[in-house]
Amino acid sequence: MGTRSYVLFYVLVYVLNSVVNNIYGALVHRKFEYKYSFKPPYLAQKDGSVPFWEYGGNAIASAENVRIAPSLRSQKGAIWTKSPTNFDWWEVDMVFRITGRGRIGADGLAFWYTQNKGSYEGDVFGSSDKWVGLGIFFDSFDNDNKHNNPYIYAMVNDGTKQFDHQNDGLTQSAAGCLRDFRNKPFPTRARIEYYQNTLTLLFHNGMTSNDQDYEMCLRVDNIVLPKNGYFGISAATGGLADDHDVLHFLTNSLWPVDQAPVQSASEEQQRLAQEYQEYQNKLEQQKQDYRKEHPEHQGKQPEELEDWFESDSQRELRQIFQGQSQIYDVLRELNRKLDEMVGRQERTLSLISMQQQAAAVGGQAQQAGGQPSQAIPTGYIDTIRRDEVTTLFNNQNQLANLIKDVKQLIATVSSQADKIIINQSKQPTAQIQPMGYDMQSLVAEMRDGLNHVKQNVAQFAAQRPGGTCPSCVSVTTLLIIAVIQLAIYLGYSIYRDNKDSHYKKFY
Ligand SMILES: [Ca+2]
Ligand SMILES: [Ca+2]
Repeated sequence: MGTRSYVLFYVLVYVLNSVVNNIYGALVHRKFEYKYSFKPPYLAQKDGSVPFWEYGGNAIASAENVRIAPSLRSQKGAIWTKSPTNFDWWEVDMVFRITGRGRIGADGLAFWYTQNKGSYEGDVFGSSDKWVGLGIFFDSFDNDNKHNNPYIYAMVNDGTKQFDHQNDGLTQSAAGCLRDFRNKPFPTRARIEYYQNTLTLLFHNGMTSNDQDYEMCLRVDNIVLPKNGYFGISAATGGLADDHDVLHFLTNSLWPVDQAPVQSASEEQQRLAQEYQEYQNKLEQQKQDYRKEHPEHQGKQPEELEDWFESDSQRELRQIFQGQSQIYDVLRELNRKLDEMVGRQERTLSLISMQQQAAAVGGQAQQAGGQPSQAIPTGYIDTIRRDEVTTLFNNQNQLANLIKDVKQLIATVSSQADKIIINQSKQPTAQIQPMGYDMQSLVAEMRDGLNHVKQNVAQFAAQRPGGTCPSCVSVTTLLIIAVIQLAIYLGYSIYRDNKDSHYKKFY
């Protein structure tokens, strides 16, 4: 029992140990090789040189990138490291853009690791044929018309093989993958690793700005490349022409952990400091030269000249700002659209309520005509109800009648006014003596007269007690007498009035 446990324990320890050793053995030490790298900003110096690199042909280096071949017909260019490598295994991150206005472009870009530097105006994508070492080609143009370009492939040459352009190196390539690398929104990337005789190519298609979006393009074992080779990039255009720009070329040497170079820190530091000082001096010298050549910029301070460039953090800030501006614009546009939609909805709602009102009035009319009206569902919209409409309708009718009455009244008043005016115009003087006054007094006089007659009759009746009197005048007779008396009096008054007005004429 106890023995078995011990045996199991030792087996477990052994397995764990071997696993750890395997992992440890697979671990890779990486070291950045600045002499085999370039990157922006300050990729090229003011004089156009790229530190530790040499370029030629139609290649142009700027602060931001190296344009290996510009988008002009039949251009060739290349850039090569000045010194050969002093490490066996390496990994290169190449960030590049191949852009052109055409739907198809030409000819392509090549990555080289060769025993000797190639040509700057060679036949194979701008560099030398019959190379010794590795060429990886980003072949844009479909020479063999098999509709399989743009294509990425690797080819190892021992210096004897001539590149088969007509077949896009089909039979010669070790491996390849069909990937489009032209006109991408972000720079395309290739990660080329050569470690323990295995060549791996990972490709980033430039559809995102995520650094990690690599996918496997090719992996080939048993690749033997010359020691102490040179890195190079070349490109060429033909009848069709793309811009071939390389932005970053970053080389790391790879070492098994147990073989990692042990360089004394102080020695390395000293060397770096010396190189840094050399570059500072060179830059200062260039600034002075510039000021001598451009006296019109004498007034400007060197600091101002440096303001023309931006640091990494400045660029990042600017990009963040641009991104936020775009987000803001999109939001504003969305807001505007939302407002528009709300407006439309309100208009539609008001239209619906208007229609429902019309339907309600129509329904009422139908009801008045004895037809059963349909109930209109108004529960979900707060709109005018039928009884309210009835009230309104009645009120309106009443108002109309009232207005009619007022109109009649106004007509009467108007005609009366006309009459007055006519009467006034008939009056001989401007003096308005209302006739009514005289008539009133006249009537009063007549009433007094009548009362007087009445009193006399009453007195007469009182003097003759016994009721009836046979010789007395009857009431009718008395009334006739009174009327005659009144007529005479009236005639006299009119006569007097006429006489008065007749006299007034003469004053
Ligand atoms: Ca081709
Ligand atoms: Ca092809």
